[in-house]
Amino acid sequence: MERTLILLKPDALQRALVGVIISRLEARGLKITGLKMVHMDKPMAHQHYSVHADKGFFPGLVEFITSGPIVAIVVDGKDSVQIVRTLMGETDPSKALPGTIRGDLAKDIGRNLIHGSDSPEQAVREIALFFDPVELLSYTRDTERWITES
Ligand code: DAT
Ligand code: MG
Repeated sequence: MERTLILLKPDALQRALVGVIISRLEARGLKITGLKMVHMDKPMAHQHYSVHADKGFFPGLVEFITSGPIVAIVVDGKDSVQIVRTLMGETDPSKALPGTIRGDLAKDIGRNLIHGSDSPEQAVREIALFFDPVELLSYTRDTERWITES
């Protein structure tokens, strides 16, 4: 099954939107297999966002993501990377469609509430930064029968 990493960024906690966002993930049917609060330090932020190290927004991004606790979540299931990206909406909330998390709840690119891995390969790398393998729990839900039946 495909795993992806979701981060509820410091603005999600500051705005008390953690429950609202997790509800949307659950309502879509995504299966949470890992969940914890983390306060990222600078080295961790540099590693997580290493692909953006040469961008002008990188220092501000690192400052923001380390400014307070976040919630790290792993979801596991068919097409989970793309499903989460679609739920999140465009990176720039001013372009994100209504119905998406960013399109409904955010307005600034630097405060866009949520991170989701952009490929299964990146997900593997990112998950390893946040979770020890024993922290990822395996369990079956009744709804998983629908996948094999459809
Ligand atoms: P995403 O979070 O949708 O995967 P990304 O990987 O391109 O987007 O960028 C990572 C984060 O960096 C993004 O969520 C917000 C910030 N960011 C991206 N582009 C930016 C820009 N032009 N100005 C300010 N912040 C930006
Ligand atoms: Mg990205």
